[in-house]
Amino acid sequence: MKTLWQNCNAATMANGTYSIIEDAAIVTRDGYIEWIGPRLHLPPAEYDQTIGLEGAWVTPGLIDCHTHTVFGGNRSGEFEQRLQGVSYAEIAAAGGGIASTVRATRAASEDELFASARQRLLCLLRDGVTSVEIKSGYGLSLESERKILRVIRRLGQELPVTVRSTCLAAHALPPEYKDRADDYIEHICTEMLPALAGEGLVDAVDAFCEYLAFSPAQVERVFKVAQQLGLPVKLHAEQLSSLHGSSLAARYQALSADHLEFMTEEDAVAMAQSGTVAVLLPGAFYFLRETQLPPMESLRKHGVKIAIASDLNPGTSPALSLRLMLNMACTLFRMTPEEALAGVTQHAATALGMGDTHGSLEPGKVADFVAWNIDRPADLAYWLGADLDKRVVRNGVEL
Ligand code: DI6
Ligand code: FE
Repeated sequence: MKTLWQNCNAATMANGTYSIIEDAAIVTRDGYIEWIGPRLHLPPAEYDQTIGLEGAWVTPGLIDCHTHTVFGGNRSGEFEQRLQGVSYAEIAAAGGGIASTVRATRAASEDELFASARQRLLCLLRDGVTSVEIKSGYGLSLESERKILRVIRRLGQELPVTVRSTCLAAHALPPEYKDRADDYIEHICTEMLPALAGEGLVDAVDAFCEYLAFSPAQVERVFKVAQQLGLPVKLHAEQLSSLHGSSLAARYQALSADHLEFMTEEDAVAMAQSGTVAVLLPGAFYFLRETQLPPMESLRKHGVKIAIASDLNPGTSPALSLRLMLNMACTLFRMTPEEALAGVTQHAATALGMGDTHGSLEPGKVADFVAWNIDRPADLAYWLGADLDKRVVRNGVEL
């Protein structure tokens, strides 16, 4: 099917900049972009259909490159407790926090996890998301991590979205390994990762490198096994303290290092040299009322690609809108609307190893795009919330 899309302006996001084409025309064929440029330069051709976009601004489909969408239960009760002055440490000591989500996730059936995650994912899709990364990490046993990863695969099969799965077994210490972190890491390395990768459930491997989670040495053991299994790695790093996890990630050519509030300039240099994408998560920064800002000037100075994501999870970022993260990235982290939009398109695609096929409107890339009824591209970061009027096209077909 060869389609001509016209009567629009395009922010193509090529090379991570707006790269605007006014009065643009887009030719798609069999799910890919065949041609894009000024309508007046359109080469003569026959089309199966011509579609007018009513003066819309067209961007690449949005990509949420860091989510924990699949989990049981919710933690709004903890939200209320913290507003009454109860600390995270007190909540965790009383069995709350990640541990409570692990219990609820282990108790939920695969169908129950699918149903609740589907509802949350539909919220992201209504906001213009056409690709998403989803992590495991609330099972913390082979059986429960497998259950989550199977749900992640099923979400990509049953909904109009490209889904990448990430195994985050090294998210927290399960109760059966209390005070035995090294033994749990050994279990991940010798049992969980080989089995889950062998079942085709894993596209990348992640870990939580933090003083209250796993050390750089423990993370490196997981990275070595991921490397042996031919799987790319990512890392939750420098969220609450500086352990130089992002430099470790760079040494393993990680696709991304994520959070990064406490990263140093030397971490930024290492990430720039390895091409590791900095994924900033303003929802967690906001929800935790953090004060330590990620070092934007270091990231810009050293040319580190910056992505933005929702970090959708029940504890620190119950965020159901990627577009709201654009505003938070600008308002809280002082990114420009252009940087923020690149952060949920081209740079987000690169953070998922999809930079050659997704993330910008260029010939040869997948024809995932959104036609927004807005006045200018910055409107996507400007308007807080709501469901902006839009038309979503995925693989060249309007949803
Ligand atoms: N960093 C976070 O903010 C979340 N996980 C992580 O590695 C917290 C997840 C939770 O509180 O449920
Ligand atoms: Fe996260």
